[in-house]
Amino acid sequence: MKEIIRQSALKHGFALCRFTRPTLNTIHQQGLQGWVEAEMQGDMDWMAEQVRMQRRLQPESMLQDVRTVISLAMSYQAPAYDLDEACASKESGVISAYAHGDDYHDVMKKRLKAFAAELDMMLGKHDQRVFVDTAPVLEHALAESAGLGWQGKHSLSIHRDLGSWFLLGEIFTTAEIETDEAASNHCGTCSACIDVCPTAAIVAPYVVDARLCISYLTIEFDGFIPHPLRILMGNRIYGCDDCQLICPWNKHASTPMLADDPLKPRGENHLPDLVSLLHLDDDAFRSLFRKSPIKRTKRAGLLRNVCIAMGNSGNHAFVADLLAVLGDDEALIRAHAAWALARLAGEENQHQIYTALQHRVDDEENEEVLQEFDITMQYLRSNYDYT
Ligand code: B12
Ligand code: SF4
Ligand code: SF4
Repeated sequence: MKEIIRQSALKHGFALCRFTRPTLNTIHQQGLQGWVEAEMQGDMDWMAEQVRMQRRLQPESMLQDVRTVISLAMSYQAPAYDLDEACASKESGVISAYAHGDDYHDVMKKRLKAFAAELDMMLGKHDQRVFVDTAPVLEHALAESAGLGWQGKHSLSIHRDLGSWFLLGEIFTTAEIETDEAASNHCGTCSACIDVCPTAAIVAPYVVDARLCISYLTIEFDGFIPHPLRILMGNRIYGCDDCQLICPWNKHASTPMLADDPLKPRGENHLPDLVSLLHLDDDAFRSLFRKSPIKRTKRAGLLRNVCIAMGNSGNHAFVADLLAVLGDDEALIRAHAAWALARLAGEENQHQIYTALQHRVDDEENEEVLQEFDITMQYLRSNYDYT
């Protein structure tokens, strides 16, 4: 029966399908508690909220009489560039690979529901619930005990053949299905992901401090990014794949996908042109990212990240574009544009930047933006002569 179920999962677009009981071992329970106690969730309050914490710690609380967790992996395409190529571009931003196609939440949910309906036919009617991502389920821990993949030192699940280029989803069912053997860890003495992380967010093996992670900063965090972290973000404008790109298990990973898979990359998300993104208005943003996960940041968040990437590029050609958004409706964009202009200031453009800011200061009402303008102007005054 297990094999028949697995074959059905593959037919529905899953790359792996394994089975486990709805319990967590103490390493994961203590790992989660320690992480939240250290407030590594940052502004993701839903990760620390009491009821949800209890649910995460006790997966059996997610469905009455649950007997089996079916852990599923859905592959997405690895990036078509390597780490050096991605970081080297002075004109483009980097969008993490999972976001190159349609939003995986929608795709996964649809596949889980279709697969669950077929399970009903195979196993007889049982209570079941499907989960992806946002539910209070510790997906890595269950994937590990189901043998689907071990948790790497970057905290992501890895499979020997598929590497880590896949997303996780689960079906909890009251049906009793024989379990699979847990995954064993194959990181060994490697520490490549810890060493490569631009912001040192992997604070210990298996522990990611979200507050430092570029994925959190560019996607989940909707505020003013701390200055020291902006410099380390390089040209990553939506998520970050560095710890995966460096991982030896991803060097020859296969990514089995359906022929017409909606997760397949859309051309426009492959190293997109920063200038074109900076000039998107609300309508253009919504239409470009309609089915994409990128809509999550809204225009303000994405363009904030674009400003940072421009500031980090060393490319003085961006100055005119950044000056043009100093009067944008969104405070986040105005503030980060000012920061980027300070980074790109040189003998040839400092007067133009200073005058533009002086002009904007009179109209600016947002305190945080005024502070950012002030920092940029102070910086310019300390480096150039305005007498
Ligand atoms: C919150 C979250 C984030 C946060 C925090 C990340 C994190 N590591 O917790 C942020 C925004 C930073 C993030 C980023 C990313 N995410 Co995310 N994220 C989640 C989410 C919603 C919850 C994760 C969670 O529970 N964290 C809490 C902490 C405590 O858990 P943990 O990091 O796994 O920590 C465990 C270990 O420390 C372990 N532990 C402690 N000591 C030891 C010792 C040993 C030996 C071992 C083995 C383990 C161990 O105990 C802890 C609890 O299990 C999951 C979906 C879900 N519901 O699970 C997706 C999820 C983890 N994310 C995913 C993805 C794809 C990403 C990104 C790659 C996206 C991108 N390209 O930008 C990055 C990767 C960053 C990274 N290196 O983790 C996928 C991962 C798929 C995979 N193959 O593993 C998931 C599963 C979503 C999905 N449904 O597919 N994410
Ligand atoms: S996603 Fe990027 S910032 Fe986050 S842990 Fe991995 S390498 Fe570090
Ligand atoms: S880079 Fe090395 S340590 Fe990090 S997850 Fe991959 S194998 Fe493990």
